[in-house]
Amino acid sequence: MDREPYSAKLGGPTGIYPYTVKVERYLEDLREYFHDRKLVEYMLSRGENPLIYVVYEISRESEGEFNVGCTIIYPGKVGDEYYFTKGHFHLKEPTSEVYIGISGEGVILMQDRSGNVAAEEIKPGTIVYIPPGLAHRSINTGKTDLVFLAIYPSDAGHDYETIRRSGFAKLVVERNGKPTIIDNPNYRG
Ligand code: S6P
Ligand code: ZN
Repeated sequence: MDREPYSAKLGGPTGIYPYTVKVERYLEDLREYFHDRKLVEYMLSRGENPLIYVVYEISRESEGEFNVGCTIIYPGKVGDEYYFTKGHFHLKEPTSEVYIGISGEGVILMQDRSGNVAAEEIKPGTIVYIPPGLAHRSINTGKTDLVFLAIYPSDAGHDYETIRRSGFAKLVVERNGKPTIIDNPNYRG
């Protein structure tokens, strides 16, 4: 119920407990997102449909409240591209968000509507502030689960469509064994 205080626990297999909403994203949910779409279709045709990430969230609905969510991105790559979240703008433009790294290592890309991208590390103990108006995507560049908390206004809403169509202007790929940020040749901003 909204406007009721609660406390929850950090840790365990779901990152936070209890939670009210669970979202799972498999490769087939991200088929339009990875840059090597041919490889994605080939994997899916062979019945390979790995779970890429899960979000456990304590969701509220009213203005003035916060949602608290824990995202777990599994380690892995499609070709040279590390597993990532879809990424989104908030529907309600003037809303910001805070990420807190819990475990693993990764990167968050933040992109404005002109395609300018900022990148920050997500590691245990890092706090990343996402100001209003920036789309955000997280990428697991490590060999273990990337786990982080997200805290954001409950009425922010999610615009996935813009990023689904345009992509991010940058990709995070493995080059010479290391995570590297490169330009996305297929960016349609
Ligand atoms: C919500 C916040 C996160 C993401 C989660 C999954 O505003 O940014 O909880 O929802 O990391 O990413 P996505 O792009 O699939 O929602
Ligand atoms: Zn968000």
